[in-house]
Amino acid sequence: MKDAAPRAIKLADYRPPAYLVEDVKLTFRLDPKATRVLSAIRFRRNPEGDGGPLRLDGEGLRLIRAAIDGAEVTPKVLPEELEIEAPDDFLWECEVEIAPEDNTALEGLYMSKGMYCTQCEAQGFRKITYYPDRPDVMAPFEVRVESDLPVLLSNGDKVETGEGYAVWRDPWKKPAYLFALVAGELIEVRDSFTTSEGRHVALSIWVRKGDETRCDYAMDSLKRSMKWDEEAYGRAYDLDQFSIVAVDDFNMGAMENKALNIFNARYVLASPETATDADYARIESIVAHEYFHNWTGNRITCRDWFQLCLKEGLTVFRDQIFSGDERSHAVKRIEEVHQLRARQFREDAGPLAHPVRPTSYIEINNFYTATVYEKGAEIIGMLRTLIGPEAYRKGTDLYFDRHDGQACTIEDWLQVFEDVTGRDLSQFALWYHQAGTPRVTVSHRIEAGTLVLSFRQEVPATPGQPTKQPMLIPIAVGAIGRDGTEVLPTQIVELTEAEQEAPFEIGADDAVPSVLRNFSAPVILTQEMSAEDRALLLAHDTDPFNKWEAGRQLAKTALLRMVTDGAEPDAAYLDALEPVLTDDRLDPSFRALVLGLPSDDDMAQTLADANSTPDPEAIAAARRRMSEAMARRLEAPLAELYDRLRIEGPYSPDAESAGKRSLRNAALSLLTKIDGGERARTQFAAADNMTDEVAALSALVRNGRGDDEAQAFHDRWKDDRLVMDKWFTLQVVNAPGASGAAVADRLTQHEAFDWKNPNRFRSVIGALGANHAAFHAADGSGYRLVADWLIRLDPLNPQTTARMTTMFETWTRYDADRRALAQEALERIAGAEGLSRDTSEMVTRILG
Ligand code: 0A1
Ligand code: ZN
Repeated sequence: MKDAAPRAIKLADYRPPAYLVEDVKLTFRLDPKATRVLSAIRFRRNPEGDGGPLRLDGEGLRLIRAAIDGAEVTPKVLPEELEIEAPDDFLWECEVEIAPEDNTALEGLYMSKGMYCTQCEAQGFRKITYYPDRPDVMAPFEVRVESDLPVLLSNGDKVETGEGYAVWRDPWKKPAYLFALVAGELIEVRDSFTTSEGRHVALSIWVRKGDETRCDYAMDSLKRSMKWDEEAYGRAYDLDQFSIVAVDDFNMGAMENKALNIFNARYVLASPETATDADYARIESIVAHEYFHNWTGNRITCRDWFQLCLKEGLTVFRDQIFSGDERSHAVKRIEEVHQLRARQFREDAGPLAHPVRPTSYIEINNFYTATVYEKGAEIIGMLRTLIGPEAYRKGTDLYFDRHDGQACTIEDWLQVFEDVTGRDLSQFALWYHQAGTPRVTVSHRIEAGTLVLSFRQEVPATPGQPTKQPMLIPIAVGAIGRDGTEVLPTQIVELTEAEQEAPFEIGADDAVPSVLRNFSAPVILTQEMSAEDRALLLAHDTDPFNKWEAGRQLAKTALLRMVTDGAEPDAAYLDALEPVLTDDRLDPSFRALVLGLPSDDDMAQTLADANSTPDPEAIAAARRRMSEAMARRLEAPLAELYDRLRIEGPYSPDAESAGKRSLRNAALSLLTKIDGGERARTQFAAADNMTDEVAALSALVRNGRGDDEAQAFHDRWKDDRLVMDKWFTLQVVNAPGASGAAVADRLTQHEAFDWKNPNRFRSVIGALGANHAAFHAADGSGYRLVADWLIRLDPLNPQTTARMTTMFETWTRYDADRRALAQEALERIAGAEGLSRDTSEMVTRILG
């Protein structure tokens, strides 16, 4: 429970710290109920600070004693900080007591299944000891862990160990949010890596007994990431040890603590029988993400939390390119944009819209958003498009040279690119400051062999930002002639004005422009185009992203007509799919993506953008009818692909095999609509890998035919927590019609529904958000169920509760009855006794 009228923290109020830290020595005497934390910290007054007393952050600590230069002192202790007059240069010693076993919020030092672990980003360190818990205070740490447990870990390299203790030293200056400690009965999986600088690094993955057979892929991903960062960015690892620890109870995906990354177990553990291809791909990208933070986040960190995108946007961009290099850039880009639209555009269109670099927050944990992460990554991609890959690499080299060991701002980041290119990036910087997804409208004419593109841009008003300036938007364009050949290879147009024209010599009098190739900027593009022209791009565009996008636009137009005018599934769309589906020169995973229809939520947003009220049931019904029509129209090629793409031999998670499985399972999903479930049942019974098993079961459940198989799956996997999360999720996500809320409600009563575990909670309650028709059921049952559970979870785990309130962020799109029901649910959460600062901020913003 936090203060009743929480204070907004503002970027404009930033002041350098009064004191800097020279070094930190910590001793932990671990005990579930009474852990003692002894600190010895050398402080020095910051010449750039404002003077004043020593103020240290601290929450929920029992102060045992404190001393300055060896003399006991009695500081003023407030609920969230401690204050004392201090000299300019001194040794602070302090002892506090904390109770990790009672820490259900999973911030600071807590326990997960008998194991001690920490989560300090953003402000968890203050729950461990008194400290200036802000990222611009950086120091080397030495940590002594005392416990009878066999494995005792902290940041850096191990320097000493003995009976009941271990000492770790991290020589690199770091902010407290990168501190980590782990202690428990863990099994070590070992490997090694030799850096380009000749350093031999011991690599370890630490897991619970029984999980040691599931670490190979994470380890392999780690080694590939280490190599990639050396080649792509010239960044080698800088210590002799690097560890990953898998933890069952974790609020987020993973955490980049220096040399001791802590992961949600679901993003480490994989075996063919228990993990899907999508799990493997996510493990690869999250392992890479956390590793890449070693340079972008750890060696160079953020001055304050408003600069979060400095480390997150850049690190996401790095992990995206890594995954593209390891797999397929075209497929990866389509998946990224799919995610960006589903999460970030949705956020940008609603009450939670905020700039990539916000200027104010109440609870920083609420700003680990799709906007900071994913739009933040898009900005880096646009920058690289604008200045070119060589200048981009020169800029990042300069960034690492100039700022190593510092806590930086977005201005520092942009400055290096201004310095290496001589370009003024002030208009580009608006991407960090203006919220909202820019709308770009394009039309064209062709005059005497010249294609003229006319652009208009507009950034919509967002909370707190009623008017916007035109942005610098890189738009990649090309054109395809009527005969299907490319008449204009990709060029970059730099939009800088509200309205602008761009002429291109194409030497032809008729062509179809292909605009926003590779999704070169995170904008909503409007381009009037006939179905015939779109079909031409779907068949012939050389840009794989726009080829896919043409199909998506055709599908969207057809679905919209079905929802609003009761139209039949568009035969022209179905006809246009066949040549793509059967073109064996195309990557199977690309073809699988082309078969995917826009999501219900995407359709709802499209309708809302057109000032029409989305009807969730009508949208779900239209998608269902369209899928059936696809299955009937494409039955022969789908059945042929399904039979031909079967992979003989043992499972391998590589991109090529995964691509075949994704196309085959996309075919299965459609065929199950018309074959009575026969193929899915056979596949389910015979599957030797989780990808095929889950695909078959999901297809059956979606068509109301999976009861026996769901039971069989449960019986087979009831002792495997990660697989059981899938079992819960797939029943909720695939529940047909509006029945999802009832299904979720029933599952919350299942004995395995351990609601205090964030993964399990999300696997049922969070999954309901992915079933649009169910969450938005007309009787309000979805809203009520989610509100009930969020109210229950909040006192234990505010962070996870607050994140999940975003399920409601689109509530104003819907009809008056639904709005009233959603508002009632939100107000019930807002009125809950002792609501956390985290959840209170979110619900207040969502209610608007
Ligand atoms: N920095 C981590 C993610 C992370 C963020 C916040 C957390 O608690 C509020 C925990 C983890 C990353 O980007 O992977
Ligand atoms: Zn990150």
